[in-house]
Amino acid sequence: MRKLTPILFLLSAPVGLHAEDGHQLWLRQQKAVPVTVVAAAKNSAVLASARQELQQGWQGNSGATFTLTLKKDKAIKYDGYRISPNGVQASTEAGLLYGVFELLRRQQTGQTAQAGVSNPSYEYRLLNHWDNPDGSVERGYAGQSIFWRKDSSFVTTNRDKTRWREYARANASVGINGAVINNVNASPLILSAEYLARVKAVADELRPYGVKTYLAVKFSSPALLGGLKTSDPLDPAVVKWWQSKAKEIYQQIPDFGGFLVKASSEGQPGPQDYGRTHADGANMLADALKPYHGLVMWRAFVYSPTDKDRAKQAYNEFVPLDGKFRDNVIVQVKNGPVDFQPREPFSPLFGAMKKTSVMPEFQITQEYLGHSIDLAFLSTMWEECLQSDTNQAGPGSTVARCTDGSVYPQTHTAMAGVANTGLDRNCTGHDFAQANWYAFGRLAWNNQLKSAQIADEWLKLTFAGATGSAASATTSPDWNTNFLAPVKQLMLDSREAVVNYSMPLGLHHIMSATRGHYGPGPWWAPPKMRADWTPGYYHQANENGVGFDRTKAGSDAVSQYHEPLASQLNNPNTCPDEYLLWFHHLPWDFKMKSGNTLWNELCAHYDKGVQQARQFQRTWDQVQPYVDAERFAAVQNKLRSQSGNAVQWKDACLLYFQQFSHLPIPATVEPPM
Ligand code: GCW
Repeated sequence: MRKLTPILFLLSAPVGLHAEDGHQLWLRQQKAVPVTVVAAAKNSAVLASARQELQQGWQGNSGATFTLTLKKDKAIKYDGYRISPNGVQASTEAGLLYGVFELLRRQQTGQTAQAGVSNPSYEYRLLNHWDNPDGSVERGYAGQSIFWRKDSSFVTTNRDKTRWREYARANASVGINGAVINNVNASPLILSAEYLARVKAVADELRPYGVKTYLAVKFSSPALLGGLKTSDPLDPAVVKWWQSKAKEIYQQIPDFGGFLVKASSEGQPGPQDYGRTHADGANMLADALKPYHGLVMWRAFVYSPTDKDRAKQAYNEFVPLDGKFRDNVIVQVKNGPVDFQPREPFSPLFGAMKKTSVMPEFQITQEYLGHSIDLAFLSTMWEECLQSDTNQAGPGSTVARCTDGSVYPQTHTAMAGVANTGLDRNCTGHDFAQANWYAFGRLAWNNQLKSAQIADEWLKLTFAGATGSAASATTSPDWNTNFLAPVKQLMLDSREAVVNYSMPLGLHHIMSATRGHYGPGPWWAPPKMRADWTPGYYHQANENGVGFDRTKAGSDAVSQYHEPLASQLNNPNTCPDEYLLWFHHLPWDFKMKSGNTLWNELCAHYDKGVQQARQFQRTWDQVQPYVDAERFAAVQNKLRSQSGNAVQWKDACLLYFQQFSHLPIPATVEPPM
């Protein structure tokens, strides 16, 4: 990665995504040995990137000749590749670049470079940035936007360009090939000529790394920006407005990716304002983008204040529309039916829409998992969702297979992650939050990867050599035993620890609203605003027990799942403990599978979470000799705050629930492993 000059560094306070030592993400400068790169293709910007990566990162045989071959091959899908120790073959330029990054990763992590083909699970692998044109980032915990800033949206500096390139490079290194660069709560201004000029400037920098630019659009833009009387998707003037807007965009950005739309959701305008359906709205936009091969990603994040159970609405609104969407529409579904909670069952929409392209949306930024203060490696959470069996087409119809084209003949396949990037010096706020960006890309490329492997790779790339022992560190037994093993375990345990100290046993949405969803708040609700915000809506605690009754006798959300899952979830004795209070309202003395009462087990989980957070501190303290001073101290400080947060969660929630349970907090109760 190019070094910034000292002058630039001094001039800039927060400088995210740059090459300053210690903040290079997982792309740390290696001492490269010479390699001769032969490209059997005409030179292009993407190819130039591939060549440059090889030359600055090659760790193979010194003086080797490496060939980049652009050639069709039946075994290669999308931008997949075939690699061997001496070359990469692909049918797209991006494929060549991904093959190069894979080879370099293997060299740097000490894996043997076996020959073989690697195809991506999903055709589109996208980051969604909830970045506002004024530079703020909704649910962003790593500083201001890397794309936008107040009052200067139209001036693109060299520093902007460098940053965007480095962002694109990091994405390409894990196979991410698209970025939606503005918030889904979109400003209509994003489609104005002035803003589109900025979008073009971004697109020009992302392109050499194979990353396409997309925009989130506001459904009422024709009225708000275009001055039309309506934004009704069936109105001919509205249709024409979007067509000419599409033309205007593609004239400037010929490879523009398409639109992401949050409509008729959380107060955002949408087709329902005009008595139309989601399909009417999505199809109108899809038709406007079709001539340019653009995509519409239409979000299914819908719920309404009048719902008795908000978890049911997306399924109710979207399943009847199955088969009614154009083939360049993908319905984008959050992993769970409520909202990115520390643990949710998978959304019942996965697998239920059989004639529609459906894509998972994960949240990389840690809105409900401790912002950039708490360490939570989210790969395990995403792996859990992807491997959940929907049973929709018989056993083995996992969320992964229902979305990647293995089960249903989807026209397009995709996966999106809500980004955690910002101008902070380490790009993601917490040094370990970089691992979540990395993991998202790796899982979007291969949805069967195991979190242990991802953590292993990321730690080797990010921390090996940090104390000066360079690449050999990855093979040193000392480093493996004393750093890699314990820190990997910490990462793999971290998300469950957050679940334990915040919302165990299927509890959800009991976080503080006043502190931006950080810390506990089971008691909180703004008076008389929304039905789903009344105190206790989500946990339903009272003298009789706790939990949301979504059984057949309750809201019947269980019936949105395919048998045999529906029956399994419907019965508290067969419902997995981790989803128990999601689906059931149970008495405080309910007998758990472990033999504990529900109350005691709840207490034990909260306590376990606190103990885990404290153990993370001890683990980290012991690896000090293997980490540079700056990152060591930064992580140490954050782990201290996390422990405090865990204690607050435990104390607040147990005291709160105790007013209903009237039971003592047991001195020692072991939760089951
Ligand atoms: O998770 C919730 C967030 C909102 C977000 C919304 C969404 C962008 O609290 O900040 O808005 O979901 O996903 O649309």
